[in-house]
Amino acid sequence: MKLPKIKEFHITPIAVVDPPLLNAAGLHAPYALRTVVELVTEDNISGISEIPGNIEIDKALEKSRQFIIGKDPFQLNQIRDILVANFGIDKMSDRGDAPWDQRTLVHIFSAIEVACLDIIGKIVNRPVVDLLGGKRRDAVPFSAYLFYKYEGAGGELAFGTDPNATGWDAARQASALNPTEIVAQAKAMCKEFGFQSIKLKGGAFEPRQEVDAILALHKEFGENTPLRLDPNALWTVETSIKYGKEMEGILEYLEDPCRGQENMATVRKALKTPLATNMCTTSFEDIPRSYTLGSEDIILSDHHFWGGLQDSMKLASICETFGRDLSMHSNSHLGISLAAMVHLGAAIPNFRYALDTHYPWQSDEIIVGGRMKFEDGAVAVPTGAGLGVELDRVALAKLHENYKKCGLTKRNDEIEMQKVQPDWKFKATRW
Ligand code: GKR
Ligand code: MG
Repeated sequence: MKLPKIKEFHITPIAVVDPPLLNAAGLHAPYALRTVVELVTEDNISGISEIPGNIEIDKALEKSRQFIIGKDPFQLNQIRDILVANFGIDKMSDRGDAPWDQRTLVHIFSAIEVACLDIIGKIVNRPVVDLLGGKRRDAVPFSAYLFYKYEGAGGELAFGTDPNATGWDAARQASALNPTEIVAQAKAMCKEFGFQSIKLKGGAFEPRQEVDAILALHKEFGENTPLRLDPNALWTVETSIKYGKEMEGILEYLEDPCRGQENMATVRKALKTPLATNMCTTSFEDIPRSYTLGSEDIILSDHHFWGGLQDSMKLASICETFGRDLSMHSNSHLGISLAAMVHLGAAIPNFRYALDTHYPWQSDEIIVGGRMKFEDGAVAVPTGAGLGVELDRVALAKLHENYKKCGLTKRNDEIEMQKVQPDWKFKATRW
């Protein structure tokens, strides 16, 4: 039998239109960066994946090419061992203080692993979810993900808007700088996508206004719509306890109110509300301390920085063992990432909380057939072989041109914010 061998490894950085969203680190640039990886076997079977764009990670991906060409995509253990032998492993401190994860190797492994699983799925003619043990649900529920934002569509329009836009397309461009505008955003997003739970990205304004926005959402949507608030670790322990108590009975979980496992554990002991994280327990090395301290109830996994889909399944088992729930974190992304998230979301056993997605904020797409559909807030698990999505090469080339034109090479929300408020500085703890 002829074994499959990887003969090509393509790395394409792209820039995706992104509106001026506010968060703890500042402001989103007019384009969000992603990198698309495509591996092709000697038999011309193509496997794809998408990770956050960052020129340093792209350079490391380039370096990894020499170790991947000629490998059998089924030999994922061997591929991982070779990458670790040549690059080592990320230091925990490499994650950084920003809301998003800045490690390199976890992203590289994830990019290669997902593309290999896509190839394997195509070879055995089964969807990726079957390679993760099979599906436990046919559709995967997502949560609305609200952002404070300036008026603006992003991309070439930047802070300008398209006067012909209607529905969610128009609402996505509107400003949301106070609780009333946040409620309007929530109504438009839930109407379009059918989401049944709502997350508000906090850390943009002082806690009083963000808590008021949660109270306003609760008033508008009622008891049956679970709410979450994520200040991205900007609050002190005292602030987290004070406002956490005020929101008790209203939030289904409070996400990363403060920084570090120890502080999170102190807050957790003072509140009845569960805590979730994508910032303090972000790798397998963090798990023992998370368990000893009791720093969170829910780990928001993200296959892009938990080392891929198989490692995310390993995380699901660890969470089951140690009494943690598992849900999913996201950054600005397109359909290849969404498809991978849906395959994983369909496979995990401990699914209690709808997953995060930034997808409604993006209007571009690089998969054949265009934007993926949500029904009642959920995405149906793709049934085709592999990830079940194919690259639209024309759309990919267009977004690669955007990348070359836009001049951005890595995410820096502080610089974007300083274009609006010159004295603005990121602070790891603000309130
Ligand atoms: O896109 O601004 C953003 C978010 O703040 C993102 O970078 C975070 O990583 O969504 C994320 C989170 O839940 O912390
Ligand atoms: Mg978060």
